[in-house]
Order: sequence, then structure tokens, then C-alpha cells
Amino acid sequence: MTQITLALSKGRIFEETLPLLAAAGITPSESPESSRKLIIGTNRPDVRLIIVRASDVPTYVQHGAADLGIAGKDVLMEHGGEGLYQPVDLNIAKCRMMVATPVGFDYEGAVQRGARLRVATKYTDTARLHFAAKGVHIDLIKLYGSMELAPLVGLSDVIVDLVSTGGTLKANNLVAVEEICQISSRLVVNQAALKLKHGEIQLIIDAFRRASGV
Ligand code: PRT
Ligand code: MG
Repeated sequence: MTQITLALSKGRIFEETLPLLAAAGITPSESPESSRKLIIGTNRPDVRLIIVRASDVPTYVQHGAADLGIAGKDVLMEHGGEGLYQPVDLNIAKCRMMVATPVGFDYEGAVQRGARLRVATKYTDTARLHFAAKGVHIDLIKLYGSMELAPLVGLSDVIVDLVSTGGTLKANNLVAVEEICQISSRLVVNQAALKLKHGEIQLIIDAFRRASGV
């Protein structure tokens, strides 16, 4: 029997992947939210899930430790996507990559004056490309979370972060001033695994594609 390993992160990606798994006839035997197990079996003896940090999904798949995975476009842009086949945009965990500033900060003015901007973000590659394309000089400040705090305490002028409802920005007196790109999660597949286990993996790709309506 060919064993298939799918890498997922817990939280929103796991929740939104459940209906896609169901469409492929896969039901996890427990929830990663309540279980501490990092390897989770399913109703199918040939399919198992591994639970990893969202930003680690491309790494597990790239090295073949997982055959498939689900990762946000934000994560894939930072990782580079090397060695990964990305057959389906699953249209889940949608949000937008935005530039945000404190309310009242004159972003357009700063950009027009050619001012040097201090940018705090977890998404340093994405931010570097975005501002380079605009011809804006920046000092990048790498953070691992809670980016919204940085401009409030003078660590940065602006942040680059994901926004879905806008509630977090609002609660911290920040405002989105520019969209960098739309984000959703994609199915990623190890290219060697796709050749070696083609039949099994293709069935999962097809089921996910039908279920995500793309
Ligand atoms: O949480 P952890 O540090 O383990 O990793 P992670 O934050 O990368 O993972 P997780 O599970 O939180 O997010 C997984 C994926 O979901 C991301 O890679 C995105 O592709 C996608 N996604 C969709 C989001 C959001 N929406 C989102 N709103 N990821 C994060 N957020 C955060 C955002 O960074 C901000 O802090 O939610 C906050 C804003 O939300 P609103 O609703 O207040 O605008
Ligand atoms: Mg998170």
C-alpha cells in the first residue's frame, strides 16, 4: 500500500481544509486542536496528516517528508516555492497582504517626498520586492508576530501584514494604506512524489480541485 502524507497547520487552515478532505474521502481520526499528536491518522489507512507550523509546510513538502501540503500564498512567497508543484488555488484562508500605518500618518506624502521608511514585518522578502518596485527606500525590521504593535511604540513607520476583517488594525488605531496582493492557500505537491505515487496523489488533487470550485 502506498502511504500518502499531507502537511497541514492547525487553526484556520485545518478548519477550512476539512471539507476538502471530506471530498477526497478523508476524515481525520482526531482534531489537532484537542490532540497533542503531530501525526494524525485518518479513516484511510494509506493517508496520514502531519501538523506543522504554517510557515514550515513548504519545507516539509520540498524535502519529501510530506507528499502534499496546504500553505498560504504569503508563506509560499517568502519560501520561494522551490521544488514545489502548485496545482490548485484552494480559495481558503483568504485575506490580503497590506501596508498599514498609524491613523493620520501621511503615507502618500512620505512616498512622494522619497522619505526612507522603516517597515516592520514577518514578510521581509515580500516587503522588499514591493517597495523596490515602487522605488521606495526602506529599512526592514524583521518581526515574528504582533506586527501591529511596532508603529505604536516607534519601532517602525509602517507594517506589512495580513488583513482579513480589519479588526486588528482598527483596535490598534492603524489603517491599511495599500494592498500588496490577495492571499489564499494553495495545495503544494512534492514533484518526485507526484511521479512515484501519481495515481494516488492525482486523485487527491482532483478531489480538492472539484471541492474548491476552481
Ligand atoms: O500563528 P503562527 O505563528 O503559528 O503562524 P501563522 O500566523 O503563519 O499561521 P496561522 O494559522 O495563523 O495562519 C495560516 C495562514 O492563514 C496564513 O499563512 C495566511 O495565509 C492565512 N490567513 C488568512 C491569515 C489571516 N487570514 C489573518 N488574518 N493569517 C494571519 N492573519 C492574522 C494577521 O497576521 C493579523 O495579525 O490575523 C490578524 C488580522 O486579522 P483581522 O481579521 O483582524 O484583519
Ligand atoms: Mg497566526
